[in-house]
Amino acid sequence: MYSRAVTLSQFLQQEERLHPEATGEFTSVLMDIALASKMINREVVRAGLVDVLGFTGTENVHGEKVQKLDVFAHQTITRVLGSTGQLAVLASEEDEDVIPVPEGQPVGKYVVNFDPLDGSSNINANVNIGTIFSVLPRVTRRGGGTLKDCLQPGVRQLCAGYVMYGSSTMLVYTTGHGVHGFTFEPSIGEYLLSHPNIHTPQRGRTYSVNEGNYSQWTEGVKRYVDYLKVDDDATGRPYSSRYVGSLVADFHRNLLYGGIFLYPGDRKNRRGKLRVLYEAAPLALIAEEAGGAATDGERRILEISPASLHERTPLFLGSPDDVRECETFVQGRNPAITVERRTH
Ligand code: AHM
Ligand code: MG
Repeated sequence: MYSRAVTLSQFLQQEERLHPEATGEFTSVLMDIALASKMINREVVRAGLVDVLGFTGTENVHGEKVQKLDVFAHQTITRVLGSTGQLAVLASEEDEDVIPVPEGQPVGKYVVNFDPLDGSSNINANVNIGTIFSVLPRVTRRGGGTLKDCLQPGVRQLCAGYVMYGSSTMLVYTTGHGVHGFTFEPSIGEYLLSHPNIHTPQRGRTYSVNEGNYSQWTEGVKRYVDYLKVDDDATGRPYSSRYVGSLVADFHRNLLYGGIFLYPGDRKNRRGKLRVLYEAAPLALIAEEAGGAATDGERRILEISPASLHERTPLFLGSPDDVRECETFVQGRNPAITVERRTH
């Protein structure tokens, strides 16, 4: 027997009724993000056909410049969200500065920080990519929003989520009342509830990291990854290694199946690669809401107050027991655990 199909908008209305303290005002922000993601999805699924369909040079059949998909995604989200009257300011991984609401448009009380197309180096290989978003309340009082509105710690987020474009496209979000996943049904153009109330396993059997950087890592991170490869039935080691190289895809898999994602700082980039505002903070909120954890090795990701828009952070993210155990290695708190290092 089939259960009733619930669309994203029906679900959001239902949630508003269940949580009377929720004002529902940013429901429309979320619906606008969903709309932008459908427009991005339409382009992503045709990415491999650009040549086949006869788009020549730098112009398409409409005489418009063919944009790189990450630029297209950035502009689509900015256009869709910028003129709804709900937002005070936006910030994108693709833009150096904050993005004001266009001149003449009403200014609202929310702020959206977003990574329009994360993992975009994977596009041409038809591998999953994603959009990550974070919704905050503005802190300035009048006029257009400013940098100060964007630079808030993750604990202040009202909503965080991602869209994963892949074999099927999914939108996963939290507003602090559970983590819910919706799968896009292209024939009706709707996101349908497919993964209500996601809980991540307490411990996983998988680690996700770019191990090509091993020689650059700190001793603690090296020891942790070495440790995951040692046989131990009690903790299910050795762990499996799974790394797509698209954060949304690696995070999504580990959220459902359990495991840990690592992008540590290293000798060259002490603060790693991933950004606090567009990647780490929104995924940290989702992880915590699903029962997981997220740390930079010392601090909870959600408590980091970034000093600049594109500030980076080391990131250890996933099942709570794995993240806590990883922290003990990163902080050098378990010298008793010796790990034999493979030399070949
Ligand atoms: P991007 O925002 O430029 O796409 O970079 C972020 C991506 C993440 O999706 C992924 O986790 C990471 O970069 C992979 O980096 P690396 O190729 O160094 O492993
Ligand atoms: Mg990114």
